[in-house]
Amino acid sequence: MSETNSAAETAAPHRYTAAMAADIEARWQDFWDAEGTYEAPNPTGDLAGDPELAAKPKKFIMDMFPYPSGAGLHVGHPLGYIATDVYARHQRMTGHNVLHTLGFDAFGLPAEQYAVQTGTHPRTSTESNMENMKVQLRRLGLGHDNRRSFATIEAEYYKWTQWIFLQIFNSWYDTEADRARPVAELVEQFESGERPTPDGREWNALSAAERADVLGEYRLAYASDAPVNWSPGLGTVLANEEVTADGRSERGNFPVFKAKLRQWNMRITAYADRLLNDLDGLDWPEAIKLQQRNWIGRSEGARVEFPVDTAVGITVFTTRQDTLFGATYMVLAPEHEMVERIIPAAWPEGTHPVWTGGHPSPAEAVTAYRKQAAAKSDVERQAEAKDKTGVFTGAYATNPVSGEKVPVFIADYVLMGYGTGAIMAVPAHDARDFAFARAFELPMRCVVQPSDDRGTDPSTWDDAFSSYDATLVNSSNDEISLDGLGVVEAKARITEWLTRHGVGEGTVNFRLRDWLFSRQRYWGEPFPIVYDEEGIAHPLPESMLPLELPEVEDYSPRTFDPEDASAQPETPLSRNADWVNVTLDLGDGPKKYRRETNTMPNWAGSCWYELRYLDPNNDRQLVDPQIEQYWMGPREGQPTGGVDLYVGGAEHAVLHLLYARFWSKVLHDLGHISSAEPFHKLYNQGMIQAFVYRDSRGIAVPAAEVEERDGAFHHDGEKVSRVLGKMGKSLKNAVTPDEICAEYGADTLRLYEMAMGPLDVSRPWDTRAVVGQYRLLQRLWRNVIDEETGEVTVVDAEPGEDTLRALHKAIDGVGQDLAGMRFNTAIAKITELNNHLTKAGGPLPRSVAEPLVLLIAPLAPHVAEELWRRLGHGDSVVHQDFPVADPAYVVDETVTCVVQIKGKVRARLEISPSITDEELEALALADEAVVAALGGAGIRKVIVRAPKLVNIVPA
Ligand code: ANZ
Repeated sequence: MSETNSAAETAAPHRYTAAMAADIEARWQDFWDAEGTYEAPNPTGDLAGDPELAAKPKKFIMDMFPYPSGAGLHVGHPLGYIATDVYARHQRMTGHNVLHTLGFDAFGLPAEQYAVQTGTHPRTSTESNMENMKVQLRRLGLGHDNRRSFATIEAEYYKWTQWIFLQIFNSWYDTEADRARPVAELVEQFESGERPTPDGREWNALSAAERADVLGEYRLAYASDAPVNWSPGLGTVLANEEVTADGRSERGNFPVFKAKLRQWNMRITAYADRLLNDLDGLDWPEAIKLQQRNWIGRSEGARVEFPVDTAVGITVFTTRQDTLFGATYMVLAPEHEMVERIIPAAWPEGTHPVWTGGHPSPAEAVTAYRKQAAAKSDVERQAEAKDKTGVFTGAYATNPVSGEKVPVFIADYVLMGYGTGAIMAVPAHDARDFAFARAFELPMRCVVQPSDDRGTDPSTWDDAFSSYDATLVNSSNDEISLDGLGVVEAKARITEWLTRHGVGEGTVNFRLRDWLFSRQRYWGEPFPIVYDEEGIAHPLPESMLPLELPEVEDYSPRTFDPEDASAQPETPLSRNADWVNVTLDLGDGPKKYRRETNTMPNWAGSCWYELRYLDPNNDRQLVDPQIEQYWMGPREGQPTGGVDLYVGGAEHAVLHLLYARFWSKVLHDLGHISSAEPFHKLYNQGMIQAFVYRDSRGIAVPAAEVEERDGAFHHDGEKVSRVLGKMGKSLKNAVTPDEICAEYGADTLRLYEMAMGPLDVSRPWDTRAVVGQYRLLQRLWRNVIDEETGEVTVVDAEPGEDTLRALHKAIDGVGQDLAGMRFNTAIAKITELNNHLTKAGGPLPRSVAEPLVLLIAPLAPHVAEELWRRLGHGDSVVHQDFPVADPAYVVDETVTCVVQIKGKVRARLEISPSITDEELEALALADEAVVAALGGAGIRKVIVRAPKLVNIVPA
């Protein structure tokens, strides 16, 4: 028990205590549920008949929805939920129709792993976790429209996830129109001959399988045999994004191999430019925009073809075509298919022994090197610091501008998946090429004049000279000279030359890859796809949705020896033959089909959930267009529409946000929604951190049992160390909201979390500091209620001038702070006002007590409801108008300052009594009359006596 509940305090029978808070909070939570206080009307429902409501601006406020974990919530989790709740409450009180609710992102690996361990169905454990979290969340007094909540595992929800998959499957990207269109329209183009088939035959002459292959090249969702990240230890493939920098699975930390497997992909690359450009119109933290830009990775450069004697030319992608005269060798990715075609039978006469790696022939060298490269991840291969490895192919190509023969290598620092998988190496000006050239004793040529004093002989340099801000040298042939040009101009000039000679062209390259969309998992959305006997994929008709997850005996994907790259994945769904093999009538009579047995990745359910909140029970349409337009449509300042505020952790900078943006754009292109972006404003809250205490063995000890003595920390008689870290069960420092609610009440917890610091900054939890906010509520209570009798003490008297000033300054400041999400400073201002009132003593005038209650209502809604009711109001505080400050009381009192020049008064300034000397001096010197009186004369001296006098002595 805390000291706050000591006998002395409970002596006053009507004091605000934890017990009273518990009573108040439970009562008002029941009231809100019964009244539907937070239900937001839709434009087709109540809103249509209610002109007053229809005139209100809307606000759609969202949190990144939680995964229902078995561990439940600790106090760090609800930080963002409380913040959006406070914000939403303030928006309601300032005349907005607010939509705020919270669902659950409930498919995912933990439930499946738990099922594998315990034999509990993932649905059972997930649902019980959700029930537990709902109780915890309800205890916090979050004003959610519960009618709109759902979990992604509900068949009524994932029916539409599957439906969206079908829309994407049935679409292609028309690059001319720059939007997605139905595949049916593409088929029309092939049928009419408007668009030729790849081999020029008539569309009708193609077999069904050939047509499916052609269309597969266009579809926005397509199956392919591309190399994927296969983790035998996990038994599943992973998206690039789920693989760590050292080439292991983010979950489970297993090795990941590149394997060719038939998998579903989403052609997100078709949207690369739009995903990039539309970032400009979004109100997102710059850091997140930057991460998305880097992820998409747009590079402007050129493709350049280098002729090879033995075969067709090698095309490289370069962003520095201006340095072409300095390209002294080439590198292909080891897997590049050109390698076989260019290697000669034997090493050319006089080949440098370092180039051959000691292998007797190019073929043997290539085989050995490929094996070595395959064992590394892309990230490992790209690491800047690592020693450069590679081997000569025995072939030479020709530099198209210098005419020089340049050797062609294979090396793992060149990746197959980027650009053309081949580079021209310019060792003098690229760090990786420099390191490689040094290792293999390759020639270097300086073609960009170094701006330092290193000179133009690269053999004497310590590193490459790479700069965009420099001029070209050593770069001319009979037809073209780049010498003396800047990089930008040289790039333009050489690109034009290459294009004219048919050996290259300007091009744009993206780092973004298509999104691998298959998982070998049980606990996910089944694909609405079946295969016929020829193996052609067919979409299920809408009438067959939802395709429900079947029951299986065994939920686990088959896992293998983590190091066994040759293992083949086996999906849990494939074990249920009755479900897999079906006879269906897809419009041409009953036929036998085999279902797709992969499931969708965890990201699918969160790609469109904002839309479901709008129209949660719609079983005819994804979302009613009128409703979507109302809550999410484009409007002034929000050119692409979207949710008005989306709050969540910065760890979702790329994946979730990029995928959701992609789905929005497809749905927008196909005419299903008016918004082209899901989230207009994004805000990242900070983390609540906690102290971790460790004993001498480095083992975490329960934080709650640690005592502080003489500036040191002790546990069980032993000294322990303290560092700031994450909060969680494993670190034995988790504090649950339930504990804090029991000890102080939810309003105190809410205030404490909001008062800890600016919302976007991480902050350490300190249970001992929570009581400060509890005291604030006790003083607030005492200012309105007599602790002995329980009577309301307010009187109908006029407040004094200084109280009016304190009140209106608080109203003004708190209103602005809440609208700007500066909840900590809002609380500071309320505290200041409350202290002022406490100090003033005597009963509060009603005209002060009521706005005081309204000010704190968004932050501490339960106690505000209670006081509002006790002040004699019959309706909820939730929909009251937020107080408006009277400007007459907001401006500071001013004093008059005289400004003298040579002792003569030249100006009078109305200024704040608290102005500093520096501010006052600046103000005086900027005054028009003072400037005029000085007439351009210099100033020798300024004497400032803030706030009354400034004396200027001219030079
Ligand atoms: C010649 C050159 C000279 C280059 C120079 C750079 C500096 P970004 O900006 O990331 O697009 N490159 C191209 N394809 C590659 C691949 N598959 N694997 C590894 N590296 C590849 O990078 C483009 C640059 O990365 C290209 O421009 C190419 O090197 C290299 F002074 O070409 B550059």
